[in-house]
Amino acid sequence: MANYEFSQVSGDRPCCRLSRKAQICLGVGLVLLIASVVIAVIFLWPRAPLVWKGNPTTKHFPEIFLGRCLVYTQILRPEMRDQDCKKILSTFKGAFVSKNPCNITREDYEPLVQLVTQTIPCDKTLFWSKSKHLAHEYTRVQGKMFTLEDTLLGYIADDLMWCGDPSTSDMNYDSCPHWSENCPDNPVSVFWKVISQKFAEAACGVVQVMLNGSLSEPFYRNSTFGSVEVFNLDPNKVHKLQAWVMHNIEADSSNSCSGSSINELKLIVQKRNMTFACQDNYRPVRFVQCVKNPEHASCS
Ligand code: DN4
Repeated sequence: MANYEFSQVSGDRPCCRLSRKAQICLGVGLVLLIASVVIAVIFLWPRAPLVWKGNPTTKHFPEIFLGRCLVYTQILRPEMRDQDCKKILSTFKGAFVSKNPCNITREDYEPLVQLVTQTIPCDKTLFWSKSKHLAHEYTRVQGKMFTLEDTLLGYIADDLMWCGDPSTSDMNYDSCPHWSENCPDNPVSVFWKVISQKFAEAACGVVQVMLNGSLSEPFYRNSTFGSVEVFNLDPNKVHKLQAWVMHNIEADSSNSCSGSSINELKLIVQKRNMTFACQDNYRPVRFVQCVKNPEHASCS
């Protein structure tokens, strides 16, 4: 008797049928492959930097930074010639690059302030508020006093703008947050707060502050001087704060030292166990103003 066996039609042979287990493995593998492609696209796709209302990072920032650092350490203060400007730049950038510019912390700048140390002699610290230009003209001529911008970090950063962006390790040359843009913890504000605090903590002896007597409030509590520097003077090292209240030479001169704004400063200083003294139109600074107004009655 013939022995008929049913044969399988081609394409439906047992050798090619995937087991249930293999099908599951293949499916899971496919899902994982698609997921990793999606994740790679999300993370590696170039993203546009965040947009802000303030000026962008100063053009040629790294070159200006390095140039100023070299001028300061090699020419102006050769006693600091061993400072490594390239390392200072990379440490500075490490504080804010690749980060959201509204989330910068004081700790971010800690490596920088640990790297750059500078000793200011006692009696030679000059703070200022709303009188930057005159204070700098004065220390330049006087030669021995230091504003913050006469120290290495202040000198390098003076009038520069900078910020980073989470999408890139470069600086943001399109826009940066303005310090009043509901973003107080931006790289520039935090930097000035940190180095203003260190500058004040290090001051010793008699310290000076130049204030603007042509304003109704020469002492302003919310300024960096009024909120950071004055509260970080160390009463164990600073025995006196001397205020020079300078009036615009063209304006009528009033006696600001006896006004309520300066009195507020006096009370803060005395409460912190330091002596306070105040002088309207300190003569040596008035002489600097007189260079541009030699005919003024107060200059003869
Ligand atoms: P100020 O004359 O009111 O301000 C001085 C400069 O700092 C101006 O260009 C301000 O910008 C700017 N500034 C003030 N507050 C901030 C902030 N939170 N974030 C970013 N920039 C700000 O005087 P002050 O009393 O506020 O600051 C002067 C004192 O602090 C000095 O004794 C310095 O040692 C130190 N400091 C220096 C600088 C700097 O050289 C900056 C901050 C602090 P704007 O109001 O013109 O827009 O630039």
